[in-house]
Amino acid sequence: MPLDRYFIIESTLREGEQFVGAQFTREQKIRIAQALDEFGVEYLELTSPLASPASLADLKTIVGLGLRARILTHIRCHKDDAAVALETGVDGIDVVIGTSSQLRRFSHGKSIDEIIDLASEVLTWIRSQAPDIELRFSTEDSFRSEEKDLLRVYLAVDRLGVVNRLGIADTVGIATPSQVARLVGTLRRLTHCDIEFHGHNDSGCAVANAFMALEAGATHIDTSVLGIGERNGITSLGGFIARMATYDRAATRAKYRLERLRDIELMVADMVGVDIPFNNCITGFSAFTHKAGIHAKAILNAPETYEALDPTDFGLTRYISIAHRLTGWNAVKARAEQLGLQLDDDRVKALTRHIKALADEKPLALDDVDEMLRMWANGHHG
Ligand code: HCA
Ligand code: CU
Repeated sequence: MPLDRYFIIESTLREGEQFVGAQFTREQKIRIAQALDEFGVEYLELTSPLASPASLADLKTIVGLGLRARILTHIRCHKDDAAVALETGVDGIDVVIGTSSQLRRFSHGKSIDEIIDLASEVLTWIRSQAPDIELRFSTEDSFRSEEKDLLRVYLAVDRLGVVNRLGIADTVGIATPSQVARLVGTLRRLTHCDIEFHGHNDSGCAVANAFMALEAGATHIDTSVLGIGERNGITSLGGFIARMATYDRAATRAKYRLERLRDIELMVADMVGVDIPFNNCITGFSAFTHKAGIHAKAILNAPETYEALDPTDFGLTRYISIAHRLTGWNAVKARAEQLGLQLDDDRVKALTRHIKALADEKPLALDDVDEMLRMWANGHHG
């Protein structure tokens, strides 16, 4: 199935601001917005202007930058919030209200009927004030809400004919891919709107769930850089890009400036005081490092044998680790060639046996292997 018509709603400046380490200054928000815009995300979602005076001023500033990405803000289902949001000049408003019994009891205290009435009033009012604005309605905690409640709310909102998009949110990160597919598929069948998926990563499914949502017909996916957000966050931009690039490399390369990803992640990691995890998709330090001799041999012949992604698409390089007991002579030979050393295959094989025996005794570094390669090339050993 071609998945070429989807949009990224990059929420580092909204959900990402809810990460414990995040406290972006205006200047930082501008840098993040510009970098993501250059990367090519279609939307930037920013914190509600009601959150604080700086949130309001910063939102106006970002709107004023004239970026290619459309600027959205995220508000509660309140007319007063909507009025402030409208004044900022944003391209779109994301309205959210909780529908699970937990949120209805412990957060806003409303029944499903009251939610429908309120949503109808607020959404219709926003549309009357701003005929061209992009309007999204989402339920919070969609996957712990009763399906019959959810459908009543979404169908009522769809029938208003005033929203562009319906959002579903896996607020606590418990949805399974098949649950996501089912809910998206149902909304696809029963409503006329675009569909957005917002998924938290508490049980490690945020990227898989986002992909599943697209397969089931969703049009918009929420991400944040490194996945930062409440708790352990949401679908990460890089993880989602890795997912899409392995699925359709050409389309993903055409849509986004992939070589910018690493710098964007480094910038945000620095701003929020974290490191890029070693096993991060694409940019983790070992993401393109090959170790076992059998892998190394195949990688040297044809990298795609053991690489689903091409590091050069992301401005990165692969690395073959050779200073260990799992090494193989093809990799050692390739290193000799890299260093411009002359060793025939028999000597390389003998040296490889020597490296393996040594590595059984103590940890080796690449420098150690290089040193041995030079000595063996000069005939000092073997
Ligand atoms: C939250 C709300 C939200 C909203 C998602 C959305 C969630 O911060 O708790 O509007 O699509 O995860 O439910 O981020
Ligand atoms: Cu969220």
